[in-house]
Amino acid sequence: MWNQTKNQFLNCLTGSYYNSSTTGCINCSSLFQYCFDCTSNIACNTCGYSLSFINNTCMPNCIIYPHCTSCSFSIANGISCDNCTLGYGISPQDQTLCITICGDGILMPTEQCDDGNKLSGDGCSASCIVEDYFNCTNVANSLSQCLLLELSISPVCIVKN
Ligand SMILES: [Ca+2]
Repeated sequence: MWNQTKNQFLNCLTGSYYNSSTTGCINCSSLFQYCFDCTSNIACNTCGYSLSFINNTCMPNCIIYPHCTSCSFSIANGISCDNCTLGYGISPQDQTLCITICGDGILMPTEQCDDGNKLSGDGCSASCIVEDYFNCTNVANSLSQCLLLELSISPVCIVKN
C-alpha cells in the first residue's frame, strides 16, 4: 500500500500533488490561483513571479511598495496597489505607487500647504505650493489657511529742480 501511494505521489506532475483521500493528483492552481507547486491543499509552495503565499492566496507582498497597505494581482492588470496609508493615493501613472495627494487637506512633507482643494489663486496652488504674495499657516489636522499679504508700496517722490 505504501509503495502504491508513493508511486502515485511520484507520478503526479509538478504543479500538482497526490491526494490520498481522492487517490488522485490535484492541480495546485485549481486550489490556489497562480500557484505553481504544492504538496498539500493547505499551502502553496511556489507562487507565480513576484507573488507570495499570504492569507491563503498567491498575491503580491505589499511590503515592498512604500505606503501601500493592500494590493492585488491579475494577469490583465499585473500588480496594483488597492489602498495607501493616510495622506497618500494611487498614482494615475503607476498603480503600484502611492503618492501624496495635493488637495486632500492632509499636509505631507512634500507639500508647502494643503488647503483641501486643487485651485490656484487662493494662496495654495493646485500643486500645493504657497503662491506669491500669500502667507499660509499650517495647523495640524486642519486645512492650511492662506491670506493675501498686504502690499505696502512706498510712494515715489519725484523732486523737481
Ligand atoms: Ca488651493
